[in-house]
Amino acid sequence: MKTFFSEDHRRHFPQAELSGGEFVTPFERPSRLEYVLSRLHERGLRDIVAPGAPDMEAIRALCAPDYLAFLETAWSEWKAAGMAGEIIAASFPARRMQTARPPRNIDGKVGYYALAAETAMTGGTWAAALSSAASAQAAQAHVAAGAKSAFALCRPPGHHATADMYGGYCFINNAALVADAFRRDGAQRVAVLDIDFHHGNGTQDIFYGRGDVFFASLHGAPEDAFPYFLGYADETGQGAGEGANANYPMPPGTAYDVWFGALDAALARIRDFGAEALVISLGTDAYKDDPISFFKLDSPDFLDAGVRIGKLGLPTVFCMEGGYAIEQVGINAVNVLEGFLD
Ligand code: SP5
Ligand code: ZN
Repeated sequence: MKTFFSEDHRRHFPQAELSGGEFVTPFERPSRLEYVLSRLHERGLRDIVAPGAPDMEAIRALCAPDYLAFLETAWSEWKAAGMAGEIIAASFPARRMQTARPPRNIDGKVGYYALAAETAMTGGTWAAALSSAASAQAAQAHVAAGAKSAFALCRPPGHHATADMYGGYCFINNAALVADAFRRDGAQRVAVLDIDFHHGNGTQDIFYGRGDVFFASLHGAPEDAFPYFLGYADETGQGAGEGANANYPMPPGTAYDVWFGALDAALARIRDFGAEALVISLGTDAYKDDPISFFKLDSPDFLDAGVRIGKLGLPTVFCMEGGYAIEQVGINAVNVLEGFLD
């Protein structure tokens, strides 16, 4: 399996994440990928290539134009306004406030386009987000050209980003770009399976009204886990998308004996849906020692999950999402790939 990876991910490395009322070094940091790369090498998966330039037309087809303009210019506007620190959202359009009118003031705009305050932006964030999207696009193109599977080693991750909001460490929804590209390349039906510990609210939101892309997510229940405000089991899609969304929320302490049941249920739904191509949002934060999550998967469980996913026999693109037990991120992510390849 070929891996697509850009060194430009390093351009996104804020100093600060708001966590528990303190600023800490972000959990989502560049070193995460070094562990994945070294594990890929160790396991002989050494076909690692840099993507070309991002396909901006496809990114513009996915995201709102004003949102993309915001991401591109936010840092220069922030600096021009005299802000001393990194971009952090502080004011949000909450219940019964205006949600359709972006303010002129950059501090207001940041709150308008953010869905959470933990994610800081800096001068390199836009370039890094584009390089991450480019890796996803290159992996998809490789599979569309006939490869059975590909790994997009994306950073920053994407599954929390909607067409018009960033947060949860995500800016552009890489998995959604891949699903849409498969549709454009002729697949009638595409499935996105999100095994990151967190609900893929962005991906769900993007495809919620569509019947051509099935979305399934296994995650910490919204009552207990970020992103808190989406991811319930009764969210099943709407309009043409009714029945094409499946959520599997699970409580604190969930281990593989329960988790794999949800995985099998999601895989059965994907098979019944008749998907012709598959996108995996590959987070490893369901791991037992993840610092911000509460599932109890062990490293061999990720291998078994990969085996089960592989049994679908579909052309598959894996997009890296979260996973913050830094030293195990590589083992766990590559275990999924190796299980799939077995
Ligand atoms: C891609 C992805 O996995 N994004 C996750 C975003 C999670 N953001 C909120 C995290 C809240 C963590 N609280 C940490 C408490 C540590 N003791
Ligand atoms: Zn996550």
